[in-house]
Amino acid sequence: MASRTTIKTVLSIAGSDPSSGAGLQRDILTFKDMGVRPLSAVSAITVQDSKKVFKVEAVKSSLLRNQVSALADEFKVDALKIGMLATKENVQVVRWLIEKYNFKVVVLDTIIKSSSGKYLLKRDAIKALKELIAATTAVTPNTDEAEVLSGVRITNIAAMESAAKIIYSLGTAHVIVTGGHLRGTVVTDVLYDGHKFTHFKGSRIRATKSKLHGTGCAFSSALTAAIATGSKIEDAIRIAKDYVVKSL
Ligand code: PXL
Repeated sequence: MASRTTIKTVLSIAGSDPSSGAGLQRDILTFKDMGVRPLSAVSAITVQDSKKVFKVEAVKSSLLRNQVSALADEFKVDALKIGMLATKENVQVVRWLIEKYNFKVVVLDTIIKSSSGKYLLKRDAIKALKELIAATTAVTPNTDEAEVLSGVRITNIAAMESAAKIIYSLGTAHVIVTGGHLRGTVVTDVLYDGHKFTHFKGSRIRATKSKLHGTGCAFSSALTAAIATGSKIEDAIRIAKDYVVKSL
């Protein structure tokens, strides 16, 4: 019989980062820290060290579909976290999988580029990514990604809010624009839920570039795990922010 203490299962669909700083490996480490059972499906293989992505090779969308189907046919997936998808075909197959398996909690980290500037999503996949947003419960763009998705130039919190509204209109339930890429000693993340904006403030942590690498992946994974274990969105964001700060 299921009890309140049943361990929740969270599936990450993401690219492999062999350095474990970001991507699938970071997601699995985060799920473990958050006390959920990690499942994973690889969307792309990258070649990288802790500073730079050298090469990206996408997995065929049929192989991605097979990985997810094998897991979803056996396990009850309590939440799905989506990271790097690499190609339009992978974006489309993930949308198909969400509908087929009726995943209830879907957090999409809208990964477009690495911090070192390498494209992790082909440019012809942006339209499909926007369509995928309609099948999610939350999306977590950083300000660079929010600019691409909304067309709003983001230099301050008011612009983060405008972008969040536009991204919300693509059909998700919650938009969390993370503010770490903007300047300033205070980092503000902005949540829009269709009714109101909530600001989550934290002090900027001084850390090396290689330490900061993957914080977006850790944030969205911790957020997904917190939602899977029953936290309301605002609490889940606070838990995920705390987790990332402690990891630095
Ligand atoms: O941080 C974004 C990201 C996500 N996933 C993979 C990555 C990176 C950044 O390098 O390599 C696989």
